[in-house]
Amino acid sequence: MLNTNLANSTHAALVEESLKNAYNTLSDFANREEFLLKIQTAFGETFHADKLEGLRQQWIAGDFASLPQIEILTGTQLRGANAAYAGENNTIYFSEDFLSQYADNLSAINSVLLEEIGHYVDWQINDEDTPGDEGEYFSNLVQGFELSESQIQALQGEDDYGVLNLEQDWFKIEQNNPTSFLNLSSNLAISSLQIFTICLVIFYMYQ
Ligand SMILES: [Ca+2]
Ligand SMILES: [Ca+2]
Repeated sequence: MLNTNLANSTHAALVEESLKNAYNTLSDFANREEFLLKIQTAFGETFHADKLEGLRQQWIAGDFASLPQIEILTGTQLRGANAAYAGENNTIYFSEDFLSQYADNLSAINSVLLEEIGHYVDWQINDEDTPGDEGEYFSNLVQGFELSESQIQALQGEDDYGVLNLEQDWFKIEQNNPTSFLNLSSNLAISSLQIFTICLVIFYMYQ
């Protein structure tokens, strides 16, 4: 559920739209045969199976009441992170700077939301944090995005911890920051460059 007290209507609408997409993605994912295999890939194999099954049944039934509440903060409050998840109070925080910047790119917002939901899943089913950025790995898996071996290694080695200070309270968070987010974009940029180079080579071969 989105706490709309803190949000302007444009940002709130973006998060609501993205939430609807996330519900569809999670329901679809929960119904898939490879559900368990993908969960094990992202979160290891020592999780509480009963807790996972509880989540799976909720998602299949279209019941998302237990998902974290969502709040929108300023970029400064989030210290430049795009979004973050705090397990202690089961809350996802979105940066309004990030929402403004990606207002025309809902799929980017969806990916980040699913990443933070991944951190929530880890918090629910595992006693200890899965090493690396399991949230981002989860986000890619549920959306059916293929990752290269080097991208998987980078995610598993990523330290996504931060702290969030809100009205005297300190929360340990797992965050999506612009650097990790932009990594995916820069990979795309490299791919475009590679395609360009290949085209150039083909062009000269047939001269
Ligand atoms: Ca975690
Ligand atoms: Ca982790």
